[in-house]
Amino acid sequence: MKKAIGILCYPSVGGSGVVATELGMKLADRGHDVHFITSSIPFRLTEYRPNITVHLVEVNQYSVFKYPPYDITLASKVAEVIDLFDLDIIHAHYAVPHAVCAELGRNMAKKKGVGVVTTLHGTDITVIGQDLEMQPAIRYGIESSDAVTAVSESLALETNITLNGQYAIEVIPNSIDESMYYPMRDERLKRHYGIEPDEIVVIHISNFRPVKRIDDTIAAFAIASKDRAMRLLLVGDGPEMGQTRRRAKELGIYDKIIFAGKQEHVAQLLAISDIHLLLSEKEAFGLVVLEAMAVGVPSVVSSAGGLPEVIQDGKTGFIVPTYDVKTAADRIGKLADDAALREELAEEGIRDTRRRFDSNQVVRAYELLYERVCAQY
Ligand code: U5P
Repeated sequence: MKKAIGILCYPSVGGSGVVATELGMKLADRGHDVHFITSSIPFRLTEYRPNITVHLVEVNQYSVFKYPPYDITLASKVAEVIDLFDLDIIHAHYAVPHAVCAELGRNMAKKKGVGVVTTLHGTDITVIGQDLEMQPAIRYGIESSDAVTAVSESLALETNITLNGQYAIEVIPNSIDESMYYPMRDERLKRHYGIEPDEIVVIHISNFRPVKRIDDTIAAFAIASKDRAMRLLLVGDGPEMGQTRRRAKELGIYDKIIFAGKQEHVAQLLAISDIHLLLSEKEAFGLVVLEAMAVGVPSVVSSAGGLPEVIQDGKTGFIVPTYDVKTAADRIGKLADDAALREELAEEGIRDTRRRFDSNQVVRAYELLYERVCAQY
C-alpha cells in the first residue's frame, strides 16, 4: 500500500546522505509520497521528481540562544509535516540526532500512530557511540524506534557491543542507483588528466578523514608503483588533504598523483580506473566499494567493519588486514600485472552487485519493514 513517508537525513556528500536520497527517490518512483525533512536540498536530488517534497529546517539565530537549537527545530518541523501531510512513517537515518528528533516530533504531532524506522549508517556508533555522554541519546533513539536497521552485520554487532544492548537490528545493505553506476569504460577522460594509455589507474574516493587512512593508501601505492607505470587518482577532499600532499612529496610520488578534488560524478572517474583502493580503519559498509564494483573496477580493501561483507576476497576483489600496507601493495601489484585477473574479478563483481545489492530488492525490504511497522498501529 502507498505510504506517506518522512525522511530525516544529512543532505551532504557522504554514504548515508546518498543512500537516504536514493531510497527516497526510488520510493517516490514507486508511488509513495516522500517528504525529506532536512537542512538543505539533498545533493543528489538535482532535478524535479514527482511525489517528492523537501521541507527545509530553518534555525532562527535568536540572540538568547548560545547554540542554535537545530534538533528542536527539526523535531517541530517533523510534527508539522506529520500533521500537514498525514505521514504514516518517519525514516530516520542516524540515531543521533535524527531518531531522537523523529520520536520527539511524533510526540508533538496531533496525529498519533506514526511509525519510526531508524537506519544506522556507522558514524553514530563507531564515532559518536564512543562518547559516553552521547550513549543515553543513542540508546533512546534506538529504543524508541519501532524498527532499527543497520547497513551491515558488522555494524549491527558493533552497535550491541558498544551500547551493551541486545537490540534486534535488521540488516538491510546499501544499494546504488544502477542508472548511474553500470559497467563502463571511457578512455577519453584519461587524456584530459594526461594519463598515458598503458598506465594503470588506481582510484581512491573519500572524504579524506583520518579514519580513511589515506597515509596507508599513499604508502601502498608508492610501493606498488615503484617499477610500474601507474597513476593514483584521488577523488574527494577533507581534513587529511594537506598531510596527503606532504606525504606524497616525501615519498617522491607527487607527480604520479592526480588530485581531482570533490566530484559529483564519480562514475565517470571510475570508468577510467583499473583498481579501486579503500584501506579504512573503520567502515560500516563502504558505499564507494559497491559503486566501483558496479562499474567493473575491482577493489583492494582493508578488513575493517562491513568491507568483508561487500567484497569477497579473491572473487570480487582483495581484502587485506587493516594497516597492512605491504600486503595491500602486493595485491595492487598483482592486479596491475594481470589484466585477465582484473577482468575476472570485475565480471564477478558486476554479477554480485546484481545478486546481493539490487536496489529494487533493497527498496522492497524497506517497504516490507514500513508495512510491518504500520500494521502495529
Ligand atoms: N563521493 C562523491 N564525491 C566525492 C567523494 C565522495 O560523490 O568527491 C560520494 C561517493 O561516491 C559515495 C559517498 O557515494 O560519497 C561516500 O560514501 P562512503 O564511502 O563514505 O560510504
